[in-house]
Amino acid sequence: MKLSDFLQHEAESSKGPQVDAGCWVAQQQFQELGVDLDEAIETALNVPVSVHCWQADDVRGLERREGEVDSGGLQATGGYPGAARTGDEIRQDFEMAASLIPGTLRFNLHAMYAETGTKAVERDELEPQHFSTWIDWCKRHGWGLDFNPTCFAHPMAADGLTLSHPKRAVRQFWTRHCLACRSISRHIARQLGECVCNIWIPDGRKDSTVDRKAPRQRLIQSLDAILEKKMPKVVDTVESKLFGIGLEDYTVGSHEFYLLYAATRGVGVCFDMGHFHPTETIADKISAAVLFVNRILIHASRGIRWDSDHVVRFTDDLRAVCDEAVRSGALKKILWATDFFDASINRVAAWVVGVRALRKAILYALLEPWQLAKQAEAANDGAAKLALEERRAELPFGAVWDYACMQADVPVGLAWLADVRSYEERVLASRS
Ligand code: RNT
Ligand code: ZN
Repeated sequence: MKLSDFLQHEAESSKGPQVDAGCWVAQQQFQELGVDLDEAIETALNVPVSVHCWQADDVRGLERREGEVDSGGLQATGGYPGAARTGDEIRQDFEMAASLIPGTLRFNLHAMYAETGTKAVERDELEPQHFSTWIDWCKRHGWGLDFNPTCFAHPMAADGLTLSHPKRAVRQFWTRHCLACRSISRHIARQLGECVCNIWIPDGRKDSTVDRKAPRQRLIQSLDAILEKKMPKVVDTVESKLFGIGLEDYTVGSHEFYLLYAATRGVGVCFDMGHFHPTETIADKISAAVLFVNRILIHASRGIRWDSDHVVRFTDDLRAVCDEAVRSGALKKILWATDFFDASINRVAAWVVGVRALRKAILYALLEPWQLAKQAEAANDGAAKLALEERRAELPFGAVWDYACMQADVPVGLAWLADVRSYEERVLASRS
């Protein structure tokens, strides 16, 4: 069969009766293992997933600045045509993607996406009004909105240091920026309900760092000043990283630093799946952190050999993270967000693949015959536990996922690809 014929068929076939029948069979099998399928689907679709805006434009932002600035340890690679160039184009692209993704969505904005008209506004002078178009748009669509200070891609971050900079004036500039971002988050929270304000900074050094403590002390001071004032409905989180491009040797805001900071200051912690050693996964960190911190923000990402921010897929790694989130019984404490940027493929499709994969993995986790497996474990019956987990892998999950997509009124199977393709022809192709 030719790919084009197959995709055409996917786009045109009505899968309704087939999906219903498949799901009915699946339901019997899940029920035998004590899993309530309807409940799992409902819960999975209601879990909010905050979708990052920066996939649309390769983390460029909307600020007008003279000359190129260093990106600050991040790099989007690829030159696929059609990147969004304005706030309107990002919004248009996301509306398209959102129509193809099942379940509750939020939007996740960076400060560098301020819309300040013809006037350039410095980052430490940003105000809620510079985000009013975004806020109104989210309100119209029923999406929550999350926010991030942008402490990179700026002349004041040119040497790879921001909140931990040895120069007071630089630290103060970024402190003011983060404070402005918290005020904007408070404004968003008043308009749209709880707003996550996640701080990530690139700060680090390229090679053989000898003074690792002083920058960390300065970072504590800056963060304390930023987070001093409690803001109801603003969920503050801090995001660690292992290294950045050009900052390979040392990162001030390491995992241990932020985990301890969050636990002692009562703020949330962010685990980005790409921010650890290549063989280290975040799955096992969840049940530990959940006992000590208020909220855990998960940045779903996919590193290949390094923190490469590939589009999220339904991998073992992602499934393990979602399994642990569900098993921890703390879904309310866990906040889901995506964080990847691939400039080498259709960017709307990148969103759709990545966010659908995350939702799929959340649903898959909710369908685990966990009660039975837990009993087996408690009885020290390792064989039964293994057998149960193997059985889980044999169940017709695809049928349940199709049914969930149908329930959520989004395309089943690969039908969404045709929609993205026609959007590409109609809209993206004319962008240069
Ligand atoms: C960078 C962090 C951070 C950024 C965005 C742009 O390594 O993951 O989340 O990707 O804030
Ligand atoms: Zn991240």
